[in-house]
Amino acid sequence: MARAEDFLGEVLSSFDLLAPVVGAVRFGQGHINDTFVVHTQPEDRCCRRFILQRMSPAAFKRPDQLMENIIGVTDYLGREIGRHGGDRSREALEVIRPRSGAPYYTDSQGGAWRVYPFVEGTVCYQSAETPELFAASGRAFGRFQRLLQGYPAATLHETIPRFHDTEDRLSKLKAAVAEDKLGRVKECREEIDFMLSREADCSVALQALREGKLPLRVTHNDTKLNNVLMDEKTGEGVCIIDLDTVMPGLAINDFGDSIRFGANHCAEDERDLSKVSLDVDLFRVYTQAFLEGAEGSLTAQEVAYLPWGAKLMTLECGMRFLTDHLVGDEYFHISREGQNLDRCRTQCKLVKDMEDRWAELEAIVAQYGAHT
Ligand code: ADP
Ligand code: GN1
Ligand code: MG
Repeated sequence: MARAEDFLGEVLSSFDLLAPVVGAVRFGQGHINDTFVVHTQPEDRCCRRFILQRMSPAAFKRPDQLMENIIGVTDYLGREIGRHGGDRSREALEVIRPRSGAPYYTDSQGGAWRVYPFVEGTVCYQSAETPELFAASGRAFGRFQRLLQGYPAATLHETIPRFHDTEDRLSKLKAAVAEDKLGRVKECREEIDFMLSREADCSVALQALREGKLPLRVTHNDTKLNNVLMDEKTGEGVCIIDLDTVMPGLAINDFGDSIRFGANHCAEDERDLSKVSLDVDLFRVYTQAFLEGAEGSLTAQEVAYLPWGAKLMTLECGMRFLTDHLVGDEYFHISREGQNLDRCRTQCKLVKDMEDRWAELEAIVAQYGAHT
């Protein structure tokens, strides 16, 4: 795929941003899309900013379906937020269409691009700097799920098939190990064995879904802390972003992915594993806040399975990083050799910590679940 930078002129001229564009630079720390912040300069006002993204062709095979989902979900959220007296322009993303009126722009080499207004007055955090901040993200993701409770799930396309199908993720890892196309298996034997020895775990949530113990809901599916924009003054969650994977899914996975990323004090690619550990206090803080935001919309079974959401999202993400390392870093952006293996190792360490402290995690969800 050609460098995104090479298309900026062509792409920007296809959108009417109501004022001359004065700059566009790479922005943020997402692993998937190519994201730029675009500055425009109206004559009579200060500069305005927009987010311009090339959707990842490795991740998203059908940008048309993806954008249909996003437009449907953002319109719905906008109406719900308005009904609850919120500020639609800050609290829900809004798709800005290209001049053609299509939902996104397709460049001369088939790359798919979209534009959103930049949500001003917000901060995007890469780690939970304070427990209050982490709690605010939990309330925001819990609320997001509640607001989408009435969304017609059957109209959503599956933008990444089997996205949180942990059994399938393990099969893909096994296939990558069998092929070993870059000869990297020998350096990751320990991590591979770690995953393989947890094969039975991979079925726990899926089995509960098959048995009707856990319901399918409209979920976000990528609830990292850096996918919620926080108010720069109050520290409250303002806007949930990165809606590419909003699809029918499990509430416990939305909870779990936030824990995976946020309930610790290390970077996802930390190489010094002595710095990597699960912070059970942060787990507690997030559990309380997520359930508060969800306002009683979760069933007792869902609450009981929340620790499984945390463990499975961490295990699965570790497998995905490992698989990508073995096949040559085709999916997750890397900025150095071995980064996906480092990311896998932090996930293994966090899974281990969750296993070691399982009884505490269960006690926490039982405590807060009893009040919902
Ligand atoms: P990726 O799928 O690659 O993670 P995201 O949609 O999460 O892409 O965007 C990457 C980053 O860009 C976010 O983490 C955030 O910092 C920033 N960002 C995205 N959309 C907006 C927005 N509308 N306003 C402000 N910042 C945004
Ligand atoms: C990706 O898009 P981003 O950077 O918010 C990935 C998630 C992973 C995460 C790991 C569409 O999230 O599933 O958990 O990286 N998103 C997609 O950091 O694959
Ligand atoms: Mg993101």
